Amino acid sequence: MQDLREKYLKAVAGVSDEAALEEIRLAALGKKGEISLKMRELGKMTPEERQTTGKALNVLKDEIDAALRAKKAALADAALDARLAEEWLDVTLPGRPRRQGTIHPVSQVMDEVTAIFADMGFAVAEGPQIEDDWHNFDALNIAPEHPARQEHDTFFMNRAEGDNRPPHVLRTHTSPVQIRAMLDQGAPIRVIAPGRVYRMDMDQTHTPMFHQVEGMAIGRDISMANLKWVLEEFCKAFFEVDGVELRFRASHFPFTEPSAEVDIRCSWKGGSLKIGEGDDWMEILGSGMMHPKVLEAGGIDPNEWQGFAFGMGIDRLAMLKYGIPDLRAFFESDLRWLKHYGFNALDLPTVFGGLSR
Ligand code: 2NL
Repeated sequence: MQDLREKYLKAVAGVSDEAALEEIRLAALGKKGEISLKMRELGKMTPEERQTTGKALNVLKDEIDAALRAKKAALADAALDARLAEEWLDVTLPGRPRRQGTIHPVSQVMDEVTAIFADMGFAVAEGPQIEDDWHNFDALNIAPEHPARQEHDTFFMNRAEGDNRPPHVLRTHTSPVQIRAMLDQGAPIRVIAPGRVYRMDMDQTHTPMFHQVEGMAIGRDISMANLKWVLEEFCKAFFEVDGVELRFRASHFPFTEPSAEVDIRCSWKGGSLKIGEGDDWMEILGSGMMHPKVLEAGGIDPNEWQGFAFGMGIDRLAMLKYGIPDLRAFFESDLRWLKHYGFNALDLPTVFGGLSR
């Protein structure tokens, strides 16, 4: 009995993994284990022998069992300690930098403009960037001999010999979108048409692709007074000043009659622009009353309906609002310039929009 005790307690003490420990448990206490076999022999003993041996065996069994459990717990502890030592994590390390882009200033301004007009009940209309010459020119009362229709002012699509489809162009304004909206929806209607437009123009202040927002409102008695209010509200919201002053200058567009160019009071003192004060005027958009022929082209009876329309270039507005004096910031996606003016799209990685390195 004493030999058994020493044998198993020593074995348990010397073990260093759970599998070996389980082997010892089976060898001692398993169904065919040494202690279990000895228990079975109790039946052949005299009652006195059975009592003393049985008691001793039970004590031994409990002792080995306790040793096994203690060792098992110790092994688990050691394993955990080893893992903790191995798999530590330095929670004070800085996070991994993530690239975070920002919206392009032109897209941002398009969104702002759209939101302001949406608040005044204008829906957004969209249309194709490749237009037929009817939607881009004829429907807008632009005569066949108008200079804008010259090959060197507008991008015409190539047509194969014998292709009888009407000429197609890269749209030179978003007006054709409004023609389509009129034909689709009829009057009354209130829409804006933001998007890319294309003209063969390329110098310090012009790029062949630029962005426009046009808008129109057609109703039974919509007037220039409504135009004036809408544009004033727009300017207040867009330039974030309460006191804007607009100046309507007589002008001419083929698609509006009468037509007006709109200037906003501003000051350019010290090279920085202030809206709503000062002695300077800055042209910000063109506008007018829908020409009857344009209403007709849009399937709307000019004897029953009238409305205003306006159009503005977005790129220059974005540059004014965000103080970007140079087209290079937009053109060729020149990141050095965008970054210089505080738009760090595709800039060095930033961490969670805050820290940067
Ligand atoms: C400018 C001038 C303007 C319009 C655009 C328009 C559209 C339709 C009918 C009548 Cl469908 N007019 N658009 C009207 C006046 C001016 O744009 O300087 N844009 C940058």
